[in-house]
Amino acid sequence: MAENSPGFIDGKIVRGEDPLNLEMPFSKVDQFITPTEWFYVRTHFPIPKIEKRGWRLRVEGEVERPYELRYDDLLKMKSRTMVTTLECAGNNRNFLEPKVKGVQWGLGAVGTAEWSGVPLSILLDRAEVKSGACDVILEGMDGGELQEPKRPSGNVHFARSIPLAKAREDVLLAYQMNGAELPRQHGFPLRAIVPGWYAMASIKWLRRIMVTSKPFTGYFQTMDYAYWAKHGDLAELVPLTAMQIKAEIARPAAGDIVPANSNVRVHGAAWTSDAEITKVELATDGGSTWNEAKLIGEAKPNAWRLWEFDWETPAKPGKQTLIARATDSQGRTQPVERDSDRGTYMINHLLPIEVEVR
Ligand SMILES: Nc1nc2c(c(=O)[nH]1)N[C@H]1C(S)=C(S)[C@@H](COP(=O)(O)O)O[C@H]1N2
Ligand SMILES: [Mo]
Repeated sequence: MAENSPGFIDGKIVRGEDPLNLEMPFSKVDQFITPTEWFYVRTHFPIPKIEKRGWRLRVEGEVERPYELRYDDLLKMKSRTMVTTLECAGNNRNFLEPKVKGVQWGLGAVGTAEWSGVPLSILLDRAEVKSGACDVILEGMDGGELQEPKRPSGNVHFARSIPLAKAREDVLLAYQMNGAELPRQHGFPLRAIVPGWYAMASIKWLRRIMVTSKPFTGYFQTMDYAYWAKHGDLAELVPLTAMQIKAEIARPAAGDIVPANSNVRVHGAAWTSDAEITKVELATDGGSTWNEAKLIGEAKPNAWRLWEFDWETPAKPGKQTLIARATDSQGRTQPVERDSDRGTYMINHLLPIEVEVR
């Protein structure tokens, strides 16, 4: 499909208009930082209209000194910049057989940006967190009525929690993306960036930070964005957290035609959580033989790593199946088969991409 056709908005694939869900065509990926205009957009409710002047961020709950911040207050605080990859927990859902409900993401509900803002730890310290606190709820300004049968009645805001230790470790409250003011669809004026976690935790349009003394069991970490962890016959609902290791092929893309008997550059990106990508392998024969790809560009914690492979295409024309597989410094790699307890999320099993040699 051409990028100016009706299925596209600003060069991104439309996966939903109300609420707005836009996917980056993954075949665009050939640089470490994803330009803001290509970055995927995931929303659950209408995008709130927020003005800097009237906006406040409330910090409360199990703290000695609850307070409110204005936008200007944030700009005066110590800032930090970091590069982080965000991936939607439902990325690759389009590849599941049989089909499951949810936004039908292909390869591109993922992107890497440079985020600047104030470490959450600074805001928490200022509030003086009480001993006994264990969880930090981040709440967005966006909300509405839910449709699913097990919904709570009335309005629900998009909210999720992070354990206090993680909240203090590396969570950033970002007001800039790629060196410019955070765009509206990405959470203006302020969003969280939770490195290494699926992006549902990176709450946009922040309005409240609430410290609690017991783990939060809100809608978006129990009824939604959770999976079944099995302990023998006992199944326990666990909120999604860390991104699972994955490699994706940017080019050639599924259905592409490549010349026979020539050198074709196969390239893409690979990522994991709290570890380094140490190896990306590529099979060009459907998975019988694996060749090591070259890791290129920068290696930064909780950011994807680009890779490439020089493929000597067969002399004989026909269909070829490409599969990429990543391994990280903790020895983790991707499963061959889909684990059905993961429901509609955490899709990181090996994905075959079929191309035609001609
Ligand atoms: N307030 C709020 N924050 C949110 C969401 C949302 O709908 N509302 N969606 C989450 C999900 S599921 C994802 S994948 C990321 C997407 O961030 P992006 O749109 O900047 O790519 O935002 C997260 N933060
Ligand atoms: Mo998501």
